[in-house]
Amino acid sequence: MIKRGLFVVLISLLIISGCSKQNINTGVSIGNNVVINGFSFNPNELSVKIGDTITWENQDSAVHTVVSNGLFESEVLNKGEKFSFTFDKAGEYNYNCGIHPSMRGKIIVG
Ligand SMILES: [Cu+2]
Repeated sequence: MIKRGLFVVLISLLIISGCSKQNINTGVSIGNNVVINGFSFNPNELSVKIGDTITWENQDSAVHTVVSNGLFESEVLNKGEKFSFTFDKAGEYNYNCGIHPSMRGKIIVG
């Protein structure tokens, strides 16, 4: 009987630790952010799940935009301004800054 009790306690602990891990994983969706600084998109390439929303935030004092041809185009983003887009189809999406076309990034949705 004591052994069985220990087993139940162990299983309970495993379930509890499993749940808390899941909660931590859910928090990772905060990571769907792209920071614009130093005239580049950081991270430059980001993998997300279908239905995820990406938010770009401009931290440069220069203005930037986020443009993916035919899919989305942000307003001109001043320092501290954000733009969000939800990707609901799998694929690889290249984007760039409309003001500085050499600034490029990629979102991989799958
Ligand atoms: Cu730019």
